[in-house]
Amino acid sequence: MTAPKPFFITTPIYYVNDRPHIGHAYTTLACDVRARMERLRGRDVFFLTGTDEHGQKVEQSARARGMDPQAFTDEVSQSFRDLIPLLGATPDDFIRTTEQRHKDGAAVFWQRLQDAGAIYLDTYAGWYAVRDECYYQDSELVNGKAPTGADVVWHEEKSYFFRLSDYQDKLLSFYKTHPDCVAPPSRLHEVIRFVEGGLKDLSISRSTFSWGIPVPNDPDHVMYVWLDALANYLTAGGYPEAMPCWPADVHVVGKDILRFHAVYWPAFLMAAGLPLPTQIFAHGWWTNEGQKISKSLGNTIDPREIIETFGLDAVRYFLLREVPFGQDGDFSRDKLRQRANGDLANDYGNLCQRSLSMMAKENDGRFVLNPEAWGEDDQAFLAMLPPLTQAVTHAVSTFAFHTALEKVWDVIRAGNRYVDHQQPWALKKTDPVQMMRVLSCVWVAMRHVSILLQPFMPQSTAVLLDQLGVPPTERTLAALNTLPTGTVTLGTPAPVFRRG
Ligand code: ME8
Repeated sequence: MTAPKPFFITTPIYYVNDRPHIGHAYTTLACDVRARMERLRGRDVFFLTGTDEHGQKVEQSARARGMDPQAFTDEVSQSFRDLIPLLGATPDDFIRTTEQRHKDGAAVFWQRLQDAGAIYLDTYAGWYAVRDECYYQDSELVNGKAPTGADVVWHEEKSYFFRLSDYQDKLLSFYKTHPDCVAPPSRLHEVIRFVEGGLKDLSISRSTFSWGIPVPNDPDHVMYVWLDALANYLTAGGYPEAMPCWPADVHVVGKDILRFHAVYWPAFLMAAGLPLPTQIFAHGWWTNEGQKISKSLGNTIDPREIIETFGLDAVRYFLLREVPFGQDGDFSRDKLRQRANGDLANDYGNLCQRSLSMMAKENDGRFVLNPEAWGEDDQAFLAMLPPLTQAVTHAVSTFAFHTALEKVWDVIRAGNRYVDHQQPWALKKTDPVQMMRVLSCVWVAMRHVSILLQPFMPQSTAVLLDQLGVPPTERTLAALNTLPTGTVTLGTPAPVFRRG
């Protein structure tokens, strides 16, 4: 039997014209949670991220800093790489488009498109927005600017074109037969409307600057940065050699770059005769206290600073809990603080700390679970757990992170109500055996939710699971199907979530 294909998930590769900010961190974190959950389910995962280093925008940024583009991209790419451990993210590969493996693979990809008759040479005349690295038609301009607000300049140059217009019907029938290929559904409708509006052939080379991958057999041209960049998903997977992970299960992107991923990319792949990704998921846009995050407004949010202030897991939790993935959201420190104090410290932290500190005092923190002794109230509370596993894994696999966390918090809050009702501190004096019955039920619930929360909050759950005495090898989803037998030895209880 052949092993199932690894689950292949990607972030966009980020432009190196700018330092990483909270928006980049968001996409990477979302992919990380999904990747960790797939691993927890026992699946092999290939989680890819990286940097997009060619193009006019990067060349201009390098020049503005008085630097050679390669030295400039080396420096900024490193700042994206440095962010990964800080975010607790676990990518399996980090690709840079200036790496040889990518340049070679991208050149082969171009050649395949050319061999398939999908490329021709002509002259391009039209508007180009360097900030978006995107061409716009006259009809798309709003008050002389790109619809994104970026400045446009008139361009006339010899250019290679991709026969995008040939793919209108093929794309529309693909969307129809694969209704999950673009998510959320509102984004699919947006893409369909765009394609139904007609597709023009796409200029895919530039000759007015040189910071790019040379077009095979025509060194006067470099590849259009989006063709170069999109090819990273193949070249990181081994292209043109065997690609055991392809097709990608999901490309996670911000809504700003949906068109490139859901229209151009499938068309390129169709032309090259390659399988298409299973899904493109477009998430929403973060604003900062109500304002668009931008360098010119000077209001970018540095993930380092936020993590230092609130702690990594509070930031991970907040970003994925506060706003349904797919919708726009507003970043506010107050809201982050409220979530950290309320959901984490008061609800989850409190449930764990108050019960663990009582348990640790009994019998040197050792106990044996005794399900025979559980009564109706206990069973009713614990009955919430098996459906929770199902609900959380389903929600994460559809990127409904906030729903997954809401469901977990339903159980955490029920756990606190159960403790309030059972009053183990009162039982301590009258009936210590009954007290341990109650606390051991809480232990079962804490173990369950902490295992499920690992993808979201890897640091805190690792500490809590140590305190709960759950061995690292027994922190998988499969382990949730059975209760531990034998003696459980608790670690030393200590508060895990700080209040700010
Ligand atoms: O577009 N809110 O790179 P990029 C949410 N190189 N997400 C945000 C965000 C915000 N305010 N700001 C940025 C590129 N992002 C290309 C991609 S892929 C083949 C090439 C995230 O550095 C979001 O994922 O401009 C968005 O799509 C991405 O960063 C854009 O990163």
